[in-house]
Amino acid sequence: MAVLNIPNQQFSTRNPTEIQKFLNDRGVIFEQWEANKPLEKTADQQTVIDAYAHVLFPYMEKNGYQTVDVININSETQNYEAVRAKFLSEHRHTEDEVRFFVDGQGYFWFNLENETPVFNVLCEAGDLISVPNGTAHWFDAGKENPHVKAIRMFIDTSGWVPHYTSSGVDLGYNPK
Ligand code: KMT
Ligand code: NI
Repeated sequence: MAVLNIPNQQFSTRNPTEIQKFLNDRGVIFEQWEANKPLEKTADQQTVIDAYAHVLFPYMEKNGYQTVDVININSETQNYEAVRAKFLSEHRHTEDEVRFFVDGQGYFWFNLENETPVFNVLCEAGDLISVPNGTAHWFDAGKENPHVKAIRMFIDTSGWVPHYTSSGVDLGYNPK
């Protein structure tokens, strides 16, 4: 179950209805799916996809998603600093960024570049979130002891393509 944090307002809530409304009002899809399949720490991509195929494939079909992969970060992850760095820098994509969290947790940060202050959503197992196309955002599984499994769905078959903003906004929020 997610947590919404707005650091500049010292605001935080775990109320799912409130979080969903806040995000949906700002064009961010946020849903709660069942995520109770037992998975090994180092489960490979196919095992994770197979475990959730029954919910993934109908959603992909309905919404035009073509490919799927899995981010699995844990204590066995090689070069975690480099992995963290590529998500931690503010970026945009030219398609919606859809992620279904099935294990562990990580912070999705949003800079909507409007009157909404920078906020983050701590995503946990069962959270499905979609960052709208073109929205400035970044992601952090944490400096220490990262643990997250998230399924990614793409429309563009070239997969994950970040366009870094170099705005520096992320630097004001990230514990380095
Ligand atoms: C992104 O673009 O920020 C990601 O793909 C985040 C990693 S998946 C939880
Ligand atoms: Ni992204």
